[in-house]
Amino acid sequence: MHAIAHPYLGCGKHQLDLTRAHVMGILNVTPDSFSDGGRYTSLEQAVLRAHEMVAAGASIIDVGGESTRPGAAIVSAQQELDRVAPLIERLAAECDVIISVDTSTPAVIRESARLGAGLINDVRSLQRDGALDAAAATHLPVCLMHMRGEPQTMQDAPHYVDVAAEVKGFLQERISACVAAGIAVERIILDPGFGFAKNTQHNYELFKRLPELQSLQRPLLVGVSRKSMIGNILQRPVDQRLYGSLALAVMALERGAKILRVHDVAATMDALKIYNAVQDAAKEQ
Ligand code: YH5
Repeated sequence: MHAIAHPYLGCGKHQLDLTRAHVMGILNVTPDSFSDGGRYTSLEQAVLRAHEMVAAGASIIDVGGESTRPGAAIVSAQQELDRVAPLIERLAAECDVIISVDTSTPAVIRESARLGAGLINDVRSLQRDGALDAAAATHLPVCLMHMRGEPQTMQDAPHYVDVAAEVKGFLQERISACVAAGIAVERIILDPGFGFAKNTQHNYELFKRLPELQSLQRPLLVGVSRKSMIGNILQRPVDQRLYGSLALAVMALERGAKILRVHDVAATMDALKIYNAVQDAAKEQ
């Protein structure tokens, strides 16, 4: 086995060890993600939830202020910033964890980095006007995710001839755009974008063929937790998709995923530890 060229990914003041897999905990700060709707309580609840996920073993907390659900309202940059900025500031001060910001908005990218975010996670792959330059200026790693169109309409009859090849081609093009904008290739993370402009059949074929994306030679992030691709197979509502999510989490690791974006950090960490025990046992032979 040869040594890995860049085993650590610099994420602001933190480092992410790419020789092993990590769990990214999802922290939504959209109004629909809290029952009370009150600002102070929402912030405190979110901070508590983040501490809980860090204690459970999350290496990254993904803070998102824009709902990408079909039918969700479009938010202004200011609204998005009002939601995520106070939380990023608190987490940067209180938590020893990488803070990821789930945003496509240049102003949010810049301000989040200033407040202590360590990773830019963009479901639109930095395609919004000014997003590439904003991300480049932060010198932070970026996660580029595959999607077609906009969340509001992306599930209207998505079509692919070869889903894995088309996702790979898109990600390759976005890597080139990032590099041209001054983002070092070593700072790029790739994500096939499960559930984004893909039907269940597309999602499973893409998942099965995840190893093909490894030829892009960048760490892979997989987000399948509680998604419809699980609900559609099991015929279960979103609050009963944990076992299905764990099954896919382990299979994603087996197919080379380095970051698992999940709601259920403690359960996924157990699965990851068991996966690692098997991997480490094999190395001793
Ligand atoms: C992702 O995959 N996803 S937001 C529907 C669900 C459950 C979860 C109906 N941001 C991703 O999490 N960023 C989102 O059940 C993401 N990769 C990256 N990098 C959608 C979401 C969800 C949607």
